[in-house]
Amino acid sequence: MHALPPGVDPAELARIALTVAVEAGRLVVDERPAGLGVAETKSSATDIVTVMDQRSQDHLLARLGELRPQDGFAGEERGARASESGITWVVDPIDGTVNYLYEIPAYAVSVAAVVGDPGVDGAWQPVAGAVVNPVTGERYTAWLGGGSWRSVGDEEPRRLHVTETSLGQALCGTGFGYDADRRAWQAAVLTHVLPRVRDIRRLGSAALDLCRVAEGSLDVYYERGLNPWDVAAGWLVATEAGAVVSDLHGQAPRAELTLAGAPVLHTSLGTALERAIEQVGPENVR
Ligand code: LIP
Repeated sequence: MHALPPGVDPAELARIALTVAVEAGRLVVDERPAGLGVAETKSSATDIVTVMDQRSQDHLLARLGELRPQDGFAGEERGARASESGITWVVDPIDGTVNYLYEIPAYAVSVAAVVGDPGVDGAWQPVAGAVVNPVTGERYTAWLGGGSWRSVGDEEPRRLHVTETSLGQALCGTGFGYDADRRAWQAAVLTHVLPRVRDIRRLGSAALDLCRVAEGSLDVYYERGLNPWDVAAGWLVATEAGAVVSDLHGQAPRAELTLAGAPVLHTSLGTALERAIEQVGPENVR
């Protein structure tokens, strides 16, 4: 557990996270250009960035700089700032970029305030966050010790709680990377998991997957290859709703694996994943 800097109110940070995430969400919906295309690719030809990813992050950087000028900033796209306050904002300006490009309404702006160094696995943790789906109006917020909350439109926020169930009855979320060799390995692991659970859902946004675990519209979720900006806010929304969120060894989530679910189910899926990975063998990392 990393200590909160003196005088920092996580509830206030959550309010700021929600405010700027809603603003950025409106931007990416209202100002989406006709004929939106791929502005550039990153790790592979399918790892895309649109002009709106960058515009959303530019907005978040500017607004968080206004509201919390001493805080650091780290985002998926270009733009970073060192922290002078002990708080760093970790943002995904559009989580589910491929869904955004294809106009599939399953993408979100994810904004989290973290303590520690988000560039080092296990050396940071979220203390407040918000995940906003700007198409459906779903707004998720959480802050350390304050619980997880969901609202849609003007409705009163509802407190979230995870669901315990058996692995065989569990609706399991997962996702796949942008690298072909990784996807082949993920598919091989999935062949061992799929028969063990109720069914699989691949929504395309880790932030929304983690929020769905918090609200019980997914029972459990796992994915390899996620970045801090994909998980930072959803991690806290899930844990404040009673989920365990970890890697495969009970430590903080990291690129090797993010695994989230109610305590008993988290353990059951973790055991099944360990066995699956033993049978499939190590990933072919080039
Ligand atoms: C996405 C993740 C998702 C994963 C996708 C992609 P992005 O993040 O949220 O869980 O399966 O491949 O990485 O790239 O849309 O910000």
